[in-house]
Amino acid sequence: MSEQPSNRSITIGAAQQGPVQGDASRADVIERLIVMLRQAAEAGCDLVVFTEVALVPFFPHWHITDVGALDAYFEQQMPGPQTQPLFDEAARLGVGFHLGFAELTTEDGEIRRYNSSILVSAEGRIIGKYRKIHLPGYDSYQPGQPFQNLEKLYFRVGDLGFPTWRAFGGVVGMMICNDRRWPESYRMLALRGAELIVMGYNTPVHNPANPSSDHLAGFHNHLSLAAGAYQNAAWVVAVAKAGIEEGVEQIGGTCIVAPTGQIVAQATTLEDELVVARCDLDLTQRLRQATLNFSAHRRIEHYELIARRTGFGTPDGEDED
Ligand code: ING
Repeated sequence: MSEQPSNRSITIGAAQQGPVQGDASRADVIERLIVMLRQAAEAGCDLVVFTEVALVPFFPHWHITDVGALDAYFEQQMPGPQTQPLFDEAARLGVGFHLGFAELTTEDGEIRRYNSSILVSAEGRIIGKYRKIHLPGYDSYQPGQPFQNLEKLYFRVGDLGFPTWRAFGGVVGMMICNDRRWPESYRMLALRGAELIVMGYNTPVHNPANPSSDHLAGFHNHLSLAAGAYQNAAWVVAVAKAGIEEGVEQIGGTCIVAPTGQIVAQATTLEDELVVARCDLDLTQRLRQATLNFSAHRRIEHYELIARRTGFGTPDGEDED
C-alpha cells in the first residue's frame, strides 16, 4: 500500500540564491528574496528556506582588515529597517521562513560576531535563532590562495548549541553549512526531537585545503545531507548561495531530502531557483519506530569511546607481528 501522507504534511520551498555581487544593495537582495517568497506562496508553501549569509556576498572569502568595512556585512538588528520588508511580506502571505545572516551583537559589554540563522513564523515572529558551531577555514590570512575562508577570524563559535522548536506542525532545528559535514550536528538535533532540519550553505567548488576533492564538491554535499537525513530519520532542507560570486565559483545542489535519505527535489540551475516539496513529517516517526528505533537498537552504553576521543584514534588491538 502506498504511504498515505498524514495530516502533518507541510509544503516547503528551498529558495536557492544565485550570486550576490559586491555592488548589490541589501534592498536589491531583499527584493530577490521577496520574489521567491511570492513564488512559494503561489506554490502553497508553509515554510521557505533561504540560504546562509543571504543578504551579502560571502565575505569570509576575502581578507578584510578594516573593521568598519567588515561590520558593513553584518546585521546589527534583525529585523532591521532593510530586512523588515521581508518579514512584512512573509506575514502578509502567511508563509514562515528561515534566513541566514551575519549577526553583530553586544553581549556582556563586548561586540560579538556570529554566522547566524533564524526561523520565523507565518506571522512574522522570530521563533528561534542558531549560531554556526563548525567554523571551517582559518583565523588568519592564507597567502597564495585564490580566495580565503576566514570564518574563524570573523565569527565566534556559536554559543546556542543545537536547539529545536515546535513549529510548522512538527519539531524544527537548524544548522549552517559546514555543520552538515559533521554527523554530530544531525544527531544532536535528532536527540532533541528534530523532524525537520533546515540550513543554508556557501560552498566553493575549489577547496584550497584539499583541491584533489574539488570534483567531488557536489557529491560530498548531497552525501552529507542524505546520510544525516537517513541516519536520524529527519527531513533535511539545504539551500545554496550558488554560482560565481565575486569570482568564487560556488556549488548549487539545493535540495530537499526525505528521512529515507532520498533527495525528493533539487535545483537544476546556479541561480535564484525555488525548489518545492510536500513533506510528510509523520514519516520521521514511522522510521523512528522501525529501523531507527533508538531504544530498541541503539546501545549508547557501549559508545563511551566517542566521549573520550578528540580525534581519529589508533587501533586498540596489539600489532600483528
Ligand atoms: N563552506 C564550506 C562548507 O563546509 C568547506 C567550507 C568546503 C569545507 C569544502 C570543506 C570542504 O561547505 C562553509 N561556509 O562552511
